[in-house]
Amino acid sequence: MKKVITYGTFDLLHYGHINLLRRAKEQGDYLIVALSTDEFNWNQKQKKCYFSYEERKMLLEAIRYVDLVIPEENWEQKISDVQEFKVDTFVMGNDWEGKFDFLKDYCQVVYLPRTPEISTTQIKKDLGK
Ligand code: C2G
Repeated sequence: MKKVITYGTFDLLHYGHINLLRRAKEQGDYLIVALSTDEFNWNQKQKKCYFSYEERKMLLEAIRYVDLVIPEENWEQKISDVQEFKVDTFVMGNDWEGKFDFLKDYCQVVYLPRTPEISTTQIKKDLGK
């Protein structure tokens, strides 16, 4: 079984996220999503989520491409995650191009083109938040 992992906040889940998750799953047979916790978002990513971790987790678990959701609690857990879950491929959108190349010592690293016209920030702006 070829295992894939990706990381993110996935707040206000939208079709750009789904495009990413669909293509990530195409890289293997089993997709793990490491979902940023509320604390990690607030303290390390300066992101205030609209939906809580539990709500975001429930949404992701309802997606056919997603096989397992685990918490992302810090920037440093990726190598141990790849080793613990025996991951073959790490996938991220190409806004992170090159940022995780250190993982190439442990697994394949794939950056996929983002869906350009949509973002959680844009949704909030459009809704006047
Ligand atoms: N994404 C995308 N197209 C968009 C928006 C997002 O392909 N229009 C991708 C991002 O590139 C990322 C994933 O969807 O791979 C999740 O996006 P975010 O929730 O914004 O993730 P981010 O805050 O970048 O967190 O340790 C890594 C971080 O947790 C990544």
